Formats: sequence, structure tokens, C-alpha cells
Amino acid sequence: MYWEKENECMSRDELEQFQFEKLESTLNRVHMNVPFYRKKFDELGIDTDEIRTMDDFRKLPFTTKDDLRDNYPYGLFAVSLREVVRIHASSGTTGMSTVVGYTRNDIKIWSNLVARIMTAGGVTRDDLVQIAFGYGLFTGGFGLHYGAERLGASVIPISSGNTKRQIRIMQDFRTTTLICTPSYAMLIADTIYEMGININALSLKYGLFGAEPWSESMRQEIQEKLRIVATDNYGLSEVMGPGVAGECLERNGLHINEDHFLVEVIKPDTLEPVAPGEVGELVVTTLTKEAFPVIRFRTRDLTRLITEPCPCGRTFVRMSRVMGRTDDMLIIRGVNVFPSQIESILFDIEGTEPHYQIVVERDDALDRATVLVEVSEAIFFDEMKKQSEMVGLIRKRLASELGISVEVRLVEKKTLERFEGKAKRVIDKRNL
Ligand code: DLL
Repeated sequence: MYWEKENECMSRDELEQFQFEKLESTLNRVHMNVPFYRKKFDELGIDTDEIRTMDDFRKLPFTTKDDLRDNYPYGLFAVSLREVVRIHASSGTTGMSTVVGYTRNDIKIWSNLVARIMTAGGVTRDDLVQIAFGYGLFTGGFGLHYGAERLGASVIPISSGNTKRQIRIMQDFRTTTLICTPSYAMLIADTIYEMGININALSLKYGLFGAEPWSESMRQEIQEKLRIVATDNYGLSEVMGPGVAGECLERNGLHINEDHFLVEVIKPDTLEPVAPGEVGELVVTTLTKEAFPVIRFRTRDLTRLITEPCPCGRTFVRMSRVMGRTDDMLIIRGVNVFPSQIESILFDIEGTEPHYQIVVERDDALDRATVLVEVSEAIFFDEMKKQSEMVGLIRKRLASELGISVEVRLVEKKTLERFEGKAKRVIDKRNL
């Protein structure tokens, strides 16, 4: 099922033409209205009317999170505040938050793109959609809310938190679709079982999860526990919010809404494009945003593009699930490690619970990582020998897959923090 078949299944030639037309007007607009871009383009001698191919396009400067922060709060807006009908801000996990704005038309397009992604994930106007993302400056709650309304679904705007109430509402209102972060979906699932609720008595069919990295093993676990089809969707506030990309029911990569976003994947160190299909940093240029367009925005998210045709018929390129952010990547004794790699390994080991935390410390200039992992009661209260066998097994698996040795500590069920929004799995005590 498509939301806008004509766009979603456009031929690649048609799409490229469409993208460059939109790009031209975006470039002209930022050149005219945003001093930051005007200065950068003029310094590089860029004529915005002359950008006709990808090679021309690559002459444009990148925009970084620091550029956004330096222009806090409204310096990069391309319209006057009179035209702005909504303001959001990024969570600011890595420093000062960045502020973004939307015109009425931006909101219209945003809602439409979210409706598209929801449709691709199986949701229709007949569904009852429970939105358990936070409502507020974070784009998750409102972004999905407007998209679900645009789709015509019945929206339950419960916001995040109060898990038992979420579940009661799910039972009473016969929710068919759950929308939140994957880590909150796990917490909801665990709580359902703890409350002794028969999962088959619920009406859940679909889950749309995003806003943080998660592994395929975690998807399997959520799907099995909640008996739903779970899809991944991706976005970031600097670019729009949710609705940038989302999986179809094939669940094999997220289709990027390329009629509104022009994407590239670069090597974060040289800033050169990666070879086709290789992993690198995703860079996004908005093609239709009015209030807050961004040119070649470096997302810091690591992914790769999948250009093989998708059986669903959509022609938009797919991005693989985001492995993590360049700034989440841990460098432990010189080896690059992503929390999501550790997650996948833990999920595959019998007896471990899908809850873990990674603590990184530095002793005498040597990095030491400890993975705390919850284990089932049976194992935790088992004899020492069995416990140390378990530790040995986890260490061995982690060492062979990551290439470094890490400490492992088993902890009792429910000792690690649970998350209602984005999970924080890494505690870095190195003060780097
Ligand atoms: O998280 C927007 C969003 C809301 C997306 C709801 C999907 C659903 P920010 O708070 O600005 O916006 O955080 C953006 O979150 O750069 C990624 O690092 C991460 N992220 C978002 N979606 C995914 C995903 C929202 N599906 C940052 N997989 C991004 C992995 C994701 N990481």
C-alpha cells in the first residue's frame, strides 16, 4: 500500500530532475535569506543557478551541528518569524540544543511524509494509534501525531511514561498500533508480561519505532513479545523530525523520502563520498523546507545506501538501519565499537535479558569497558560456577566479534535503568 504512489514509485530519472529543480529554488532561497549561507556560497564563488549535477552539488559547503549552534536560536531561519507556526528543538544530548522552525506549509509536508511512512509500515485510517513518544520540543510526539491524523487514523496522544497506564489504555481503547522508541516498546512489553496480561487479548498489530539505534535481534524480540509487525523509522529534528525515512513491510532498509531530501553518504574523515553501498556518514539536503532548509547537513549517523530495487515497488533508495552516531562510537583501546554491536551479541545469548549498559573507564591511560548485563533469575541465583561460565561465554563472544576484550558483569533482573524515551546505554567516565 502506498500513500502517494506517483511520488513513491517515480522513475529514477524523473526523480533526479525533480530533485534538482527543487534544489535550485532551495539554494536561491537560502542565498537570499540566510546570511550564513550567502557568506559561505559567496566565499566559494558558488553560483546557485549553476548547480545541475551531483558533481556541481558536491562543491557546496557542508553544514554541521556547530554551525546550527553558532546561529542559535533563529540565525538559520530562511523566513521571518511571522511565517513560522511551530518551533521544535533537538534534545541537546551533545551540548546546546538546536532550534528549528516550520511554516504552515512545512507542517503540511511533514504530516504528509509521516503519513507515508506510517502507510509503508502497514498502518491505515482504520487503526488506533497510540503515540507514546514525548510531546514537547522533541519532534517525535507532534511529528507522528500530525502524520497519523493526516492518515486519518484514530490518534491516542498519550505521550511517553506511566507504563501501566499505557497498557490499560491499550486494553480499553483497543490500540492497534504502538509508536515510541524501541527501548520503550521493550519496557512496555516486559510490563505487560509482569502484569500477567494475556498478549492475545490485546489488539496490537503494528509498531513503528525509531529515534534511536536498535538491532535486528531487538526487533525480533519486540515482534515476538508484542505479536506485532515492527518497522523502523528515522529522522532528525535538524532536517525535519520523523518522516525522513521509514521501512516498508519488507523490513529490509528504510526508504528515504527522496522527493524531499537529497542524501549522500561520506567518509567522515576525508568528507569524500564512500564507494556505492559502503557505510559512512549520512548527509542530508532538504529540498522543500521553507522555514529551516539545510544544505549538506552532516547528520553524524552511520548507514549505507541500498540501491537494489525493493520488492514493495517503491523506487526511493533505502538506508540500512543506523548503526550508531559517529559521536556514539566508542574507541576502546583504538578499536571502534558501537553499542548496537554489543546489543546484537547479547540478544543472541540464551539466558541474558535485553537490558545492558556499557561503562567505559580509563585506568593509567588504558581504556577499560565493562558490559553490565541483566540475566534471568535462574542464572543470577545459580551457583558461582554457572555464573562464571556465563561470563566466560559472553566475554568470548564479545571478544571474537569486536576484536577487543571487555569485562562482563552479570546483574540481577531489573537493576539497570529502563527508558521511556531514548535509551542511554553508555556511561563514559573517561572525560575525554
Ligand atoms: O529522534 C526524530 C524522530 C522521532 C525520529 C521519532 C523517528 C521517530 P532528534 O531528537 O533530533 O530527532 O534525534 C535525531 O536520533 O540523528 C539519530 O542519531 C537518532 N535516530 C533517529 N531515528 C533513528 C533510527 C528524532 N530509526 C537522532 N535509528 C538521529 C537509529 C535514529 N537512530
